[in-house]
Amino acid sequence: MADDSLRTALHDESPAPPRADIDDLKRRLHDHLRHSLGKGPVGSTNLDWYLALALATRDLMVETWMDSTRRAYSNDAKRVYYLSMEFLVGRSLDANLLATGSLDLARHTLADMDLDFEAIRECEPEAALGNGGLGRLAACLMESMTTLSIPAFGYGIYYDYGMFSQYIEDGQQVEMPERWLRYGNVWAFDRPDVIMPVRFHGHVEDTRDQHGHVGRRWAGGEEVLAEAHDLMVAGHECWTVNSIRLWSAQASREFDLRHFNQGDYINAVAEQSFSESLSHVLYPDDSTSMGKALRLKQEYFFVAASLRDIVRRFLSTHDDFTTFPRKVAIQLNDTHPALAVPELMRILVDEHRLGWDEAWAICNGTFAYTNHTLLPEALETWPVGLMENMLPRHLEIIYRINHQFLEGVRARAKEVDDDRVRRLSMIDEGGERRVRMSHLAFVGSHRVNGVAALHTDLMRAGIFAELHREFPDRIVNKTNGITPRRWLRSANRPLSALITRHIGDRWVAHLDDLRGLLPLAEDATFQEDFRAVKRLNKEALCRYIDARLGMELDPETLFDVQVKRIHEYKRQLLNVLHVITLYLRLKEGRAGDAPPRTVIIAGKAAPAYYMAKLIIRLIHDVARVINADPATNDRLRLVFIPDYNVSVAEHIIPAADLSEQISTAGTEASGTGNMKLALNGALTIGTRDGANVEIGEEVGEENIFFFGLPVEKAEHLRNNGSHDPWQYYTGDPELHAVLDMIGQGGFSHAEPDRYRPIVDSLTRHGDHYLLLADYADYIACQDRVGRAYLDTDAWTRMAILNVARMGKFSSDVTVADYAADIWGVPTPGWTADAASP
Ligand code: 26W
Repeated sequence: MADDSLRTALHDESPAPPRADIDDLKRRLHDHLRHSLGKGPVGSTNLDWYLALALATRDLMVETWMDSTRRAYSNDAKRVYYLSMEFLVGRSLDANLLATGSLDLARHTLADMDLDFEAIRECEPEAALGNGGLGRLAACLMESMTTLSIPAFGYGIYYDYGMFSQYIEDGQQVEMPERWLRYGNVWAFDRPDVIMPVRFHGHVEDTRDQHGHVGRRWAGGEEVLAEAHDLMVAGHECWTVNSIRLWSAQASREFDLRHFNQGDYINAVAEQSFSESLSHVLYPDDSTSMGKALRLKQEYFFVAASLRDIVRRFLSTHDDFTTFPRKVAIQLNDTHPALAVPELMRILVDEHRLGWDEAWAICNGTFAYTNHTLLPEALETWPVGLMENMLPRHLEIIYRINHQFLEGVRARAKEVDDDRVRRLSMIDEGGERRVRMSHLAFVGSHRVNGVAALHTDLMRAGIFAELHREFPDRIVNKTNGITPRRWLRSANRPLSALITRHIGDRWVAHLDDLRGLLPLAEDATFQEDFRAVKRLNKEALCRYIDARLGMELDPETLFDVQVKRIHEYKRQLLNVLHVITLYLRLKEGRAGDAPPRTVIIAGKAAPAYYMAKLIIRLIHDVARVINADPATNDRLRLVFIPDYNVSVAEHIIPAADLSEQISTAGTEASGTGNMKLALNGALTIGTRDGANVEIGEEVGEENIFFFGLPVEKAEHLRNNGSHDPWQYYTGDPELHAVLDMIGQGGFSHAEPDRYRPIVDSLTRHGDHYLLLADYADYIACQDRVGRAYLDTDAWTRMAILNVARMGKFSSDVTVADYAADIWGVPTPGWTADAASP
C-alpha cells in the first residue's frame, strides 16, 4: 500500500496518546465499572466495558451540555424546536468519542487493557427511533444545529420499541421487536420530575371570566402523563451539546386513584398499562397513512407535552406572549406534529385569554413546516369523527382556522369559485369527511419547505398548487444534507485519514473544503491511495458479510449497492430485473467483457406492505439461484444484507462503488443515501429525481450516470393513461425473457406462481412506477457503468471528483440556510469564510 496512514487508520496504529492519559482513562473506566455498574474487572463482559466507556465519555459532555443551556438562558436567545415523530440516531459512542476528542485514546486504552474495542462498540444498542429518511434527517439536522451552536431542542417520543429487527426466514422478512432499552440508555437522562399532563376525549364547555369575557374550555376525558427523557447531542468538537427531549407515557396519578378507589385493582392496573402503551412502539410504516387512532394519539401526545414545555420555558423569562415568535421557532417535521398549530391556539386563546387574531399571528410567526413526500397515499388525513371524539376542542379550532382562511380567500378573490374553495379547504368533503393535515400545517406556518429543488418545484406545481397561489412566498426549498462527522469522518476512517493528510481536517466542519482534492483527481499516486482505501473498505465489508451471512465475496468485483426502505417507487425490482438480465447474458455467453459485479441490497419493508415483502422474497430466490450457479458465480453475485439500520449503513456505504438511486422521476422527495454514498466515493446511477438532480449539477454530468424518463414525461405517461407496459414486454426480447423467467417459476420451482403478482403488476396492472418504460435505458446505462469501471483510472478520477464536490450536501449548509431564511437565528459555529449556503 502506498501510504502508512491508511493502514494506521484501519488497524489502530495511530500514535499512542501520553501514558498519563491512558492511565487516567483506565482509572475512570474502573471507577465506573465499580461505582456505576457495581462490578469488578474480573468477569466483566464487553457490555460492562461498553457501559463504562460510554459513562466516561458522557462525563466529558455534561459540563458543556449545562453550559449550552445556561448560555441560551443568559442571552435570552431565540431557540429552535424541531418537532419530529422520529429521530433515527443510531449508535452514539463513536460520535461522542469523536466529538470529545477521545476516540484514539479510547482505542489505545482498551488495547492496553487487552480488550476488544470493535466488540465493545458492537454492544451499543441501536437507537432506531425512526423509519428511514425523515428520521435520519432529523438526527443529522440536530447534530448540525449543535455544531453551529444554535440553541436547539429536538422533541419526540421515547419508544420502548423502535424500528423492528428484520430476520430472514426462508427468504422472507420476519419482524421481531427489539427492546433497545433493556440495559438502560447511557446517552439519556430520565427526568421523572419533568412530567406534562396530556388530555384526551372529554368535552368543550363555555366559560366566562370575572370581566365577563366568554371563552371555551376543554375538560373531562382522561389524562396521560408525559415523562421527559433527555438525549444528549454533541456538536463537532463538543463546543455545544444540545438535547433531544423524548416523551414516554405514564398513567396519571388522578387516573390511578379514581380507578383504584372503585376497588377494581386488576382492571385498574390493566388500564394503567393501556395508557402507558401510548409510547410503546414506533409505527414501522413510512409508505401509507393508515389512519389508526393510536397513531393520532401518539401525535397529539408528544405535541401537547412539547408545547407545554416550550411555553413553560418561554414564560419563565417573559411576562407575556408578544415576543414569542421572536424567541421561539418551531419546525414541524412533516405533518405528524401538525396538531401543534391548533394546540398552540388552544393554549393562547383558552388558557391565556389572548384574542384569536393575536394568537393566530403568533402561531403563524412561530411555525414552519417541512414536507417530505408527494405520494398521495402517504399524505395524512384524519377522519373528522375520530378527531371529534379524541380532540373535540382541536376540531373546533381547526374549523375556525379553516373558516377564517376560506373567508380570506373569498374576500381576496374577484369571483367565488366553489371548486377552488373545496380544493383549498382543510376538510376533504369527498366521502367520509377528513382533516387534511398538510393544509393545516401549510396555513399555520410562515414557511413551508421542500427537501430538494425538484421536490419544491413539484410542490408548487402539484399538491400545493392552490395554496401556493394564495401564498406565493411561503414555499421555499431547503435541500437535505447529511452530517460529515458521522457519514465520512467516523464511518470511513481510511478515507478521512487520506483526505486529512492532503488538505488538513478543516473539511470536517466545512465540507466545501473537499474542493481542495480537485487537483489531486489527476494525480496518479493519490488515485492509487484512493483505490487502496476503497479496497480496504470493501475487504472490511466482505469480512462483515462473511461473519454475518457466511458468504464469501470478492472485493475485486464492482460493488453495486442499493440500500434504503423497500418500496415500489424506489424500484428495487428494476435493480433485480437488471441482475437477471446480466445472469441470462452470462448463461448465454452474451455478457462480453462486463466486469464481475456484486449486487448488494438491504432494506426493510413495512410489515403490512405485501408487494414490498414479495420483492424481498424475490431477491432471496434470485440470489439463491444465481449464487449457486458455477457457470456464473465468479462474475455475478446478489446479496441481501438483513436488518438494515444506521450501523449497517456505516459498514456498507464506505465500500460501495456504485450507488443505485433509481426511483421513478417525481417520486423521491430528496433521498439522503444518495449523498452518503457519493461522499464516500461511489458513483451514482440514477434518475433525474429528488436531490440526484443537484448531485448531478455539483459533480458534473460527466461524473454521474443518469437514465430514464424525466419527471414531465413520466408524469405525462402516468396521468394520461398512455403507458402501455404490454408493448414493452412484447417488444423487448431481453425484458420478455426476464419477466417470463420470474413469472414462470424460474426462481421458485416449487411454487411457479409465487411471483405472478409481481409480473402482473408490471405487465397487466399498469406498471404504476414505470419500470418497463425505463428498463431499456436502465440496462443501457448499466452497460455504460460496466465499461466505465473497466477503465480504472478514469473511474477513480470520477469518484474523487464526486467526493471533492459534495460540500453542498453537508447538513451544516442545510441548517445554516434554515437558520437564515426560516428561523431567524444566528449561527455562531458557522464561520464567515465557510461555504456560503
Ligand atoms: C404517515 C405514514 C408516513 C410516515 C412517514 C408517511 C410518510 C413518512 C415520511 C414522510 C417518509 C419519508 O421518510 N420521506 C423521506 O424523507 C427524506 C428526508 O427528507 C427524503 O430524503 C426522502 O426522499 C423521503 O422519502
